Amino acid sequence: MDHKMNICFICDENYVLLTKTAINSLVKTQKEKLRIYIIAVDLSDTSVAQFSQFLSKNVEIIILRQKNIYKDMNFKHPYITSAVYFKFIIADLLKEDKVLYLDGDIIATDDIADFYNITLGNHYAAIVPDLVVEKEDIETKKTNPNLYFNCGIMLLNLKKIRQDKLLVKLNEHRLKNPSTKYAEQDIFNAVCQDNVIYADYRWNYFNVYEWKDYAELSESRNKNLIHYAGHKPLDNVFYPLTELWLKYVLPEDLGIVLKTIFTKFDKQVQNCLTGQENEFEKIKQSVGDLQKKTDKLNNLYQILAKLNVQNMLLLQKIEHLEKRPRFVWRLYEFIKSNRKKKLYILGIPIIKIKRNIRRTIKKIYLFGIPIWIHHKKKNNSHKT
Ligand SMILES: [Mn+2]
Repeated sequence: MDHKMNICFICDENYVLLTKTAINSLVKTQKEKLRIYIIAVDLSDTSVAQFSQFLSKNVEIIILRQKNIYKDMNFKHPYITSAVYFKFIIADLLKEDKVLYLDGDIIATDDIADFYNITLGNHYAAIVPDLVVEKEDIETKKTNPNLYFNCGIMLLNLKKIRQDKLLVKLNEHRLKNPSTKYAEQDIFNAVCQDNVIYADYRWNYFNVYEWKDYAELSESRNKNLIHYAGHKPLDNVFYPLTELWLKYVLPEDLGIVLKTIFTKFDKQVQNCLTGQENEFEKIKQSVGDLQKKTDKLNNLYQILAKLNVQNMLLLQKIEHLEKRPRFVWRLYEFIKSNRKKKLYILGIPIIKIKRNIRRTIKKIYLFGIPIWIHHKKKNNSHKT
């Protein structure tokens, strides 16, 4: 009797860090033994080698190296890479009867055995509906938009998929519809929608669900598997549940992760001030509810402070942070197109130079890694 959970990831060079983080979250949260397959699409030796660190008596890692045969597929969606089409051939690559397929942009925060143990019977998969998909973009000829499911997390019945030669049907549909917006997902929906089990949202909880009320979600909003589907934590530190994802980033990756998210934030702020209107709107949106965001960033800071970081420079900065008070919001006002604009910046004040004769206020804010410098000159001509 085999008590292992079979897990499968597809990973190309763009997804190494995300996939490592996802695996780390599984290793940290699951009681069951894990057999993790990684379909490594055009992956370098260096990248492949990084996955061996997870090997233990409870974790098996099996790398299946593949050349990207789907390289030339067309996409309209910016986040989707052609490697997603390897989802079609999982049943051919793995000899298992059942596997839990996971995208790299997920983390497990709690036990997932109840999902894995769903009896699939004659169904192709257990999946979770997608609450945020833009319904007008779905390829709808054979799809019911209200039953549209997400393909980032699928408990797959590989035995049934092989028996019914589902790959042939998927490929036929792909060739007839070569440029669907949601790529492989539109095709899975069109071909399998009437033969899947719809599972609870806790097994594929999008981080952006935090932004809104959804009648479909239970009061408790359990999220055993969090999916950072369209809103990746690396893109914006304010996206929901980023602080949970950061908990599972490996220490070796933390330097680059923090640098990426904080540099992006810094750049957004700078673009605002140099007058790029839409950047301003974007950041205004992402700042949103100030109190909520402040609380969230304080959590984030707690996590950072606790992490054992190897990068000395980073460590010094985090130590420095520990001596500082909590994050504070600063309000900046500036004139753009003859209109007064307000901008909130989150940071920790580390230097405060008192007003000199010319009444120049200089403050330096430390926001994670980058140091944000803001000069503000006050017009004091009316004094004379
Ligand atoms: Mn995904």
